[in-house]
Amino acid sequence: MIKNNSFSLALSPLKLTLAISSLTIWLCALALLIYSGPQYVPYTKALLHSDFESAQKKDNRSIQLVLKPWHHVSQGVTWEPGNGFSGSAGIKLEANTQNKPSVEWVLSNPQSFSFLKFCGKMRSEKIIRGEEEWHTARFLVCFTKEGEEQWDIPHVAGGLTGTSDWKEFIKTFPVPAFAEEAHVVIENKGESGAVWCDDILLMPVKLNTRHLLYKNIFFIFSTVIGVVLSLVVIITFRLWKRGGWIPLAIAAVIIIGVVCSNSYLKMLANMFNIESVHLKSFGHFLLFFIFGVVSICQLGTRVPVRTTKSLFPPYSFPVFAGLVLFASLTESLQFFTLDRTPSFFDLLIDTTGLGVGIGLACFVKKQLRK
Ligand SMILES: [Ca+2]
Repeated sequence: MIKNNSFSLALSPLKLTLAISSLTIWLCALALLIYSGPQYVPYTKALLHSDFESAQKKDNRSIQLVLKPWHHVSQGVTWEPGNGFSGSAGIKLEANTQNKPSVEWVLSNPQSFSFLKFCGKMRSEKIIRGEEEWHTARFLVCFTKEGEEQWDIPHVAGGLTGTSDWKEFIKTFPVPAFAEEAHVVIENKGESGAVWCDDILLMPVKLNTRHLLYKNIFFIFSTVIGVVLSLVVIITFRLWKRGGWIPLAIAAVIIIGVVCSNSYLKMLANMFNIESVHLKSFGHFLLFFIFGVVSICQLGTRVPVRTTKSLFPPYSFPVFAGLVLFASLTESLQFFTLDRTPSFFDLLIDTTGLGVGIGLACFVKKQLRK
């Protein structure tokens, strides 16, 4: 830590106590939230459970038996013993320019339930996206009103393009008040390519009230601690002076980015003609890279630096730790969004972006000092 008469980075005992106790309370609230179990718990037994297994060998009759629970099966859907998940049986939907295969299961009384949880596994091979962003292989749960499927409410449970190994998709849908039917759809609307599906499950679930309570407690603690720590940082580094608003503006952009709905991200990704998952990863890296660079540049104008042989000035380590903490806080904000969930992988990308940004800024500063 640098000691200087006019300015010091050393935390006073009061600030240190405040920071450590805030963090401890925040971690305890997070532990309670994790301990409270999942957000939804089973309500009744599964309504649809299709693992596509059959005791009989592959012939037309067994295909009909295996696909019997499904209400509509289009051309281009085949039963595939041995090609399902983990060597079991599954179904294959192969698309070409003329045919876009699909299977559909209809629930006629969705109003008997508050939430429907969908689970399904999917593997793809050479799926080329069609004209629209949604022309891929997808799992859907859509609700109807006056006989029409309502596409403007969330209905996508998962989807793949290109070639991908088995992936499990789980998503819970609140049943809207208008819903007359719920349709579970597996479709391949790609230009070409094949998709294999297995272990399709639709289950009524209900909210876990204990989880809801701890989530609210965690939200209040996170908000209070976020505000307190932000004030400590702003006051410590006097961010109202000399362009201190720049790191604050980047922090605000990051917060908006992490709470932004997936549907807006998809629209944005569509504009650049890339997958939204790639846009998300790139956005995480870029924003935290810039945040790292700007924080080091800003601090460099506030902290007197003694000439040091090391590439990293002493303040770069607490800055790195503080920004990783900020990244964790922003990631946990996704507990409170409708369609985003906190991800350790995203936190890893944030940390990498910060590391590269801080490293580069320190390197350039050292070269400039020379
Ligand atoms: Ca199976």
